[in-house]
Amino acid sequence: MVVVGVIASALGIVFGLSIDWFPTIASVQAEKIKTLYDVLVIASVPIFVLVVTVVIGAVIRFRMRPGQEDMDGPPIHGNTRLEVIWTALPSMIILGLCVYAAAVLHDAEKAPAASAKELKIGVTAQQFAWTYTYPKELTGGAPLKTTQLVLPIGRSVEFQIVSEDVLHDFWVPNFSMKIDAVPGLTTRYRVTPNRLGTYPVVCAELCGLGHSVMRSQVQVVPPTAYAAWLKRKTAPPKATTSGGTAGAGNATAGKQVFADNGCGGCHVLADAGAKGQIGPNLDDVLKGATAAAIKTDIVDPNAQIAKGYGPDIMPANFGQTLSASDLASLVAYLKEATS
Ligand code: HEC
Ligand SMILES: [Cu+2]
Repeated sequence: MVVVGVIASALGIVFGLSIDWFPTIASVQAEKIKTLYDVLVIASVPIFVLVVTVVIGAVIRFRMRPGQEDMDGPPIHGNTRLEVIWTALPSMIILGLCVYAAAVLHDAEKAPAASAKELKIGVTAQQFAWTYTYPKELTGGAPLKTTQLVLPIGRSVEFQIVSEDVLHDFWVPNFSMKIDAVPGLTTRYRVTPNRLGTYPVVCAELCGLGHSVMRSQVQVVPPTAYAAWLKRKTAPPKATTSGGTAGAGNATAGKQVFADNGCGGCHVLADAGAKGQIGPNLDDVLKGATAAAIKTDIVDPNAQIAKGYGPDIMPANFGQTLSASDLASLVAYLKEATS
């Protein structure tokens, strides 16, 4: 039984460690959590194997043989040494793992040494969209409200999460961190992104009909690219050159706005390859619509609810999160793509 148990444990540990339990790791915190997880696998596989081996071994060795139907095994009363061992050993293992897990948690929540250098970014959850607020300390001017989350690599970020309506949950699987967005409270967590790339932001709390499309993205970029992005976003809008009237919008830019704001998660739009099924098919319903009507549909979706659909499903804050020029471009694009 010992030989079988040792071999089975070794195989189980190798198997457990070879499984990719986590998506690509993109934060310092996620790395430590993965190590904790690996230690848990190493500690729990032999215990599982021990129990199963003893059970199977006992079933085979002490099974009932013909003629023993009415017999009973010898009565065994307390074995103090055994009882002490099987109480003390698991207690010590569990205590050790608890202390280790608490240390990892403490570490993940700890403020960085130079706490002044930490970014503090607001996250607003709303059925069914995410908005991010870069406060004036970061922009150097007015706070920036945007649907894009861009972070510099290697710098600690504290997210301050609020909800405008119901419970949501701010989860970035690649950062290994998540927390509920609770109406009336500000919840927080911090991460230090350590891998360049674009990762999904997911709502992890069932929040209504559009829950499955309540997604966004976080881009981890080099610090210089972050600074450039922030500067571009907060620069005062340039007067239109090339003779276009202000507010006319640019359909090519509008296609990007459509892609960046998750419209395709809910709507069909052939030109953008969008296949969302939560809202009306824009190819059908926008045929022949005027620019003014399309604009109202976007900034005030509850003004006129499309037939067969419920109110409060389409996010009502695009009027605030989209800049005037992005909105004009989006409208121009939708008009062009559906005409
Ligand atoms: C969470 C899902 C969701 C997202 C995201 C979403 N919409 Fe909608 N949209 C809806 C639903 C549902 C309706 C129908 C109810 C209504 O009219 O408010 C709708 C209605 C519309 C209409 C009116 C259609 C008609 O019948 O006249 C337009 C136009 C529109 N959306 C465009 C957009 C654009 C552009 C975006 C991205 C900026 C977007 N939507 C994002 C769900 C969504
Ligand atoms: Cu949600």
